[in-house]
Amino acid sequence: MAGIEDRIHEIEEEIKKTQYNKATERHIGLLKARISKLQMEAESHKGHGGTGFSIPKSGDATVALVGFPNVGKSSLLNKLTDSDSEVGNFAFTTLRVIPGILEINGARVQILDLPGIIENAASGSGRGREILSTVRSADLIVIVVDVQTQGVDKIQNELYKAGIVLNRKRKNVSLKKTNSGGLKVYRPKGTLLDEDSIREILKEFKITNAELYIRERITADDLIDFLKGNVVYVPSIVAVNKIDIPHDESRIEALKKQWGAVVEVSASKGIGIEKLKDAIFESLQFVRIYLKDKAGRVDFERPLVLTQGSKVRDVCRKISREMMSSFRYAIMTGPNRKMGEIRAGLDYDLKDQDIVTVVSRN
Ligand SMILES: Nc1nc2c(ncn2[C@@H]2O[C@H](COP(=O)(O)OP(=O)(O)OP(=O)(O)O)[C@@H](O)[C@H]2O)c(=O)[nH]1
Ligand SMILES: [Mg+2]
Repeated sequence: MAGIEDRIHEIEEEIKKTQYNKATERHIGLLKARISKLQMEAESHKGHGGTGFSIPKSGDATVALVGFPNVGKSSLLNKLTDSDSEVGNFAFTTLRVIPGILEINGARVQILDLPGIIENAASGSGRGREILSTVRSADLIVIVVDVQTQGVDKIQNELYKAGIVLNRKRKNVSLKKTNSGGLKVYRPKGTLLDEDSIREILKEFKITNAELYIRERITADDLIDFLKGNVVYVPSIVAVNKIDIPHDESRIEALKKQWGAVVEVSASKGIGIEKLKDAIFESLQFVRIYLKDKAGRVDFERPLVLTQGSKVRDVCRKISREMMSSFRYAIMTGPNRKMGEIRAGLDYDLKDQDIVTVVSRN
């Protein structure tokens, strides 16, 4: 076991030493593939990865607060929700998952306060596996850091080791293993990754006979994550807490350049809390649907809350089973529709704040 960890460390050091550019890109891709393979080996030695704390999901989406101990996760939960999670001026105050509900713009968002993670959480330190396995099922991760210590990269790395990829999307790639015939790679012209790199990465995963179909532009990281399997893709934002304490402003600027979605807060002084709520709402990309009844009344108080990519079908499903079978068409209008009223079928895509009348046979 220690052998594997050492080898991973050596390769990580080599990557750090290697300047990233066009000429070294392939070599780095290969090293990353090698690390992933070793991590998978290390995992298989340890048996199963724990099942997480059993907290029932509730609300329209679930957000996990992830960070090192003592950065103010529980203090934030208490400010964001009506929950009352214990706060203490020492590490590991929180020892289990504490849920709270944030009501925002008609949506109910479940927020989970978790025990702090430490380095090597992914390999099991400090109940890390249970925590990370709860984080896997979140719809959004809020990385909470202390303005003075920060360490967003380290958190990202722990999450990555646990198969949680931040701020990237799953790519359209598929693999068909064959018994013979070597490797066949099908990919669109002008992909970022050249064929030799692809072959080397596949070889690293001990795949020698297969057909690989790549249907969009992918990077070496995308391919490695695909081959690892069991990877979840979760969006994230960063909350920099304790900004009431004197701090180096330029480090926050650097963090913003690197991470984009960064919100500065002070949980204890109540600074930036509304901004953070808004950022959470935006990142979850909800689609709110207002139903109009036969008499033409619209219920603006309680929208149906769905996620991006939902269709008219999903509205019917949420209302009732019978609705699906007696569905004729839907009439839709809304602030995000230019064409006035339209008639739509079950497969029609919804937009946020659509007003929907479902017309059924009866
Ligand atoms: N100055 C300052 N202190 C804060 C702020 N937020 C939290 N704290 C303090 O930081 C300490 C840790 O806060 P917690 O909310 O318990 O931190 P946590 O991340 O939940 O800690 P663990 O549960 O141990 O992982 C407490 O003493 C809080 O009062 C803040 O915005 N500013
Ligand atoms: Mg806590």
